[in-house]
Amino acid sequence: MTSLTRLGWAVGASALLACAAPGQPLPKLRMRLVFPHLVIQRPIWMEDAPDDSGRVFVVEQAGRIVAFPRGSDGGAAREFLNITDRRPLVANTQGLLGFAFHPRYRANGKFYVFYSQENPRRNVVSEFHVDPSDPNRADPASERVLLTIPHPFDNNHGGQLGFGPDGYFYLTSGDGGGPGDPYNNGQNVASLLGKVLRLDVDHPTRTLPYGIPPDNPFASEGNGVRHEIWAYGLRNVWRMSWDRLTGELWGADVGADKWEEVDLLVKGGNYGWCVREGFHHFKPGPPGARYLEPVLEYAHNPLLAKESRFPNHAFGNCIIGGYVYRGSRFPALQGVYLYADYTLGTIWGLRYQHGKVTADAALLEQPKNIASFAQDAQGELYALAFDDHIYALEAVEANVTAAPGPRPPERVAATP
Ligand SMILES: [Ca+2]
Repeated sequence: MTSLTRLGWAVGASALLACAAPGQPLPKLRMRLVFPHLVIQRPIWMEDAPDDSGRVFVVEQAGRIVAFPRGSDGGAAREFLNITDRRPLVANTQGLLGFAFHPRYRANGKFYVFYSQENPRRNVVSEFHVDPSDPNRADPASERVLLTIPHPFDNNHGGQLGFGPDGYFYLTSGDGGGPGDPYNNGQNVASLLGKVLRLDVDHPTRTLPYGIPPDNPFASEGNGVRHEIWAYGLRNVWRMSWDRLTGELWGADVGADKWEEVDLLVKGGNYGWCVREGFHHFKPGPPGARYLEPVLEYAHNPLLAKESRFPNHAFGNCIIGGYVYRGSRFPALQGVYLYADYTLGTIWGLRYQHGKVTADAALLEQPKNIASFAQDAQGELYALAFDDHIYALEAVEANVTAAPGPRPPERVAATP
């Protein structure tokens, strides 16, 4: 790209930011390798340190976190935390699955992790501190366990951590696994499984290592109802993210045998699992119960796709939630929610306005398994792939949803 073109992007960005509209074509994407000398395995999270140190942190599923200077080739990565000796990764979907910096990390050095453990099988959510004498090392002795969630099977862990625009700490907890949520955890508000949970990590109580935000939807319920619950009826929200412009919370709920779905997550929302999967019945539930429908679904096979509200969407079998693009380099991506299918590798984008999907298309078809997306401090997006590389996502053209124009005249070869 010439410097002139680059200038063009920058100038165009502010104008298009204001007028990105439904119906605006969705651009094609490409993946460009970044940090070519970074040696990692199974990366599942990447984030810029919120402290102006210019470092980027990458989390490996087996239990390591490494840090290195953004803009470097990654070759100088140093280990920040290593909990591999606790063996969080035994089954394929277990591991060190989530990471979040405290919003005041610069002042308090706190960060949070979500990891799996066996014997007994459980997920642990903990707070750690950075080593006060070395900003490039976590203090492994600083662990403060916030939550231990017993987990019956070895799949559907959830594992997303993050602080919302309200400053509270959110996490996703899968339904506990097994075929079709056998214990009905998704609909059981006395269980922490199959939920989005919200905690106040800054205000422990006399009985809990965290506080319950007073406006959590079940905060004043008795009878064993869990006050931590913020949203429920979810199978396995492996990834969710806040739109940094609107504050909306986008989740992708990994489906069972038929449907993958994108959800807009709201406080108190019941997303249906395991009475509903996508827009469809799954198994009987209580009469009169109301469930929030997904934004979008896609099927596991082409035959099922005919029954879908989105019959033209390609099929797949494991949705990976991404981010709404709010960067400045690619105006054509502005406001587009990106998501992928782990197995297929395809990356899709959608626009959503006034309760409707106004555009949705495959932006890139490629074969690498995408385990997670990442967003940098500037809002640019990345794919973390299980070929053990990290790729910047870049828009390359804008012609996917444009109405077909008049055909150009056929070029006829001149006869000699
Ligand atoms: Ca649902």
